[in-house]
Amino acid sequence: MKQSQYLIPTLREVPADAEIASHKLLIRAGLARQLASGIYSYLPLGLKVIQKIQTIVREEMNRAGAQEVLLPAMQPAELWEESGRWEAYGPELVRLKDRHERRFALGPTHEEVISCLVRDEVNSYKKLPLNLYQIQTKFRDEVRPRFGLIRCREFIMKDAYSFDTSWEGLDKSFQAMFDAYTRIFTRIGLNFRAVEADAGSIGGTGTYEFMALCDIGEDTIAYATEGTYAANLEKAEVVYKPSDKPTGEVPPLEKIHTPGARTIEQLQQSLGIAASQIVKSLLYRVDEKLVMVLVRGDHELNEVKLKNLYDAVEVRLASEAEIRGLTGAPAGFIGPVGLDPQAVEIVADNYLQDVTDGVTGANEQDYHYRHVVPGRDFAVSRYADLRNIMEGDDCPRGGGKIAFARGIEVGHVFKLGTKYSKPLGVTFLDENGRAQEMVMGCYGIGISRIVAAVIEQHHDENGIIWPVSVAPFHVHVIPINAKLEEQRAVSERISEMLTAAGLEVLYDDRPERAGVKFKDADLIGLPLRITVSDKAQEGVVEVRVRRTGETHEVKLDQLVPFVQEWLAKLDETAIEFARSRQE
Ligand code: 9G3
Repeated sequence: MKQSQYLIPTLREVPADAEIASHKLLIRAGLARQLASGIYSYLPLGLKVIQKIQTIVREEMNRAGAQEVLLPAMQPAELWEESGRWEAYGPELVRLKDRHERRFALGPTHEEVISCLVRDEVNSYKKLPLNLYQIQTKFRDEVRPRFGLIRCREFIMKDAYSFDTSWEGLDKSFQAMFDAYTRIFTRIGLNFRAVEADAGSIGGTGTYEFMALCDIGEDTIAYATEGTYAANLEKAEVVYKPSDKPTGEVPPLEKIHTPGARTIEQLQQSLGIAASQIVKSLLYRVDEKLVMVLVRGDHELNEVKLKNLYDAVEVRLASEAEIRGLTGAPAGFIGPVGLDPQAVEIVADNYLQDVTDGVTGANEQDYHYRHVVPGRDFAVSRYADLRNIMEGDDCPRGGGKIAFARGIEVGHVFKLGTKYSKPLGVTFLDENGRAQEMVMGCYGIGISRIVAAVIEQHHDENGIIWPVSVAPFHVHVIPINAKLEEQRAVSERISEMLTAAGLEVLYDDRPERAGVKFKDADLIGLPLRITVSDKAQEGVVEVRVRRTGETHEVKLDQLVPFVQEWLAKLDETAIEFARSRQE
């Protein structure tokens, strides 16, 4: 491909709204352009990367026995009403009407559509198990699109749905997808980890997110320093081991004046105590119910654990008015002592049991209690694991200590069970002719997001460093001086030779200075650069490895095997790199 005719609008300037490296490089290297907030055009180079990723995904999905389909993006509202999700989702669901005023959604995901298809077309156990997938544009009206291709309103997803006759069958389908995902992300060259995630209202065991590890990731991953345990922050269980510190006689409850001390830090400073001695009291609305949740001052409440404890649809912090209505005090001075157990339930994190001489709000502005003893001074209806895990905590599966990493979610595998097959009536006839609900799984990969994740993990200060498996071209051929006939002729011959050997070549035939072309080459980040200089007259060119910066002088008659060997070696390196971080 001749670069002079190819659309790669590289930029020296960094886009103003780009906060992270991958977003900046995506634009600067001419891979994509934003049309509207969170809506992008893919330019030729960006589309090539996406197609490489799609090919890997298709190969591994087909190998796992899944069949490709393509479902409509435009989906009738009635179908979403059947699953109950037309009402459950708010403005994130993109809604529109046709010319007859019929209501539609632009698909944010396809559980409803696939369920409808399988309900109508598959009726017997003989046709099961079945796994259908597609690669398609999805629409979600995100509150805050950002980070380039990471949080978009229009994005490309591979979504797959499995249908089984039993939970044991689902376990098998799920494992096949888990293994396929592991192969896909390894082949792409991502440093990733499969982490346990919260299944939410879907329930069941074994929901995993595949996280590409990088510091700018939006999710926190808790992983064991020894062993394989890894979980999302919201999911990671905290084991409770009671403190073995002896507790002496605690003086009676005492009200103290704490003017303006609303926060844990302010209380710590004004009273000279440790945060672990403070009882943090948070008032929540859990569906209709008011619940006071207590965690130690040095701990963070985990709202997902609270939601799961009550099997609630919604949890949210109580409003200032609700707080005053119950306690008579403003936020910052509330606490469990003296509250009416009819009006509010009091639950506490397990570790609150270690607070033996604590401080808590007195339900009066500018006052707290000290010498507070849970059980003595107030009743707790339930102790449970309600806090976020912290670095240094014990691994819940016995593998050393917990450490944190950040990640970008690039894949997600779910066991759905009958969550959709029940309301949508997706049934099959079993061997005895009885109708039973199909047991479903769903499996997603963020195709466009992977482009961002790969760039995030594979770049340096000069630009992108593509892993061979997803590089838009393998080799960049650059004559130092394209005006010289000799250099042009050799460059063209090299391009032809490499192309004939099955490699993809970008030939920079532009009449630019060498420095400009080298800068663009580093920015675009093809794995190998071949520089054609005066030495071409002697039959020698220079091969430069983008990842390491090393250069090799190579004779023209050795060039094709040399390039092939290096590409194979680099691909292996990318895969090894991803694997080594998974242990
Ligand atoms: C919606 C909107 C946003 C959504 C959903 C529905 C996320 C929604 C979860 C999934 C689950 C799986 C298939 C591939 C694997 C993941 N955001 N989810 O269901 F209406 Cl507006 O999409 N889907």
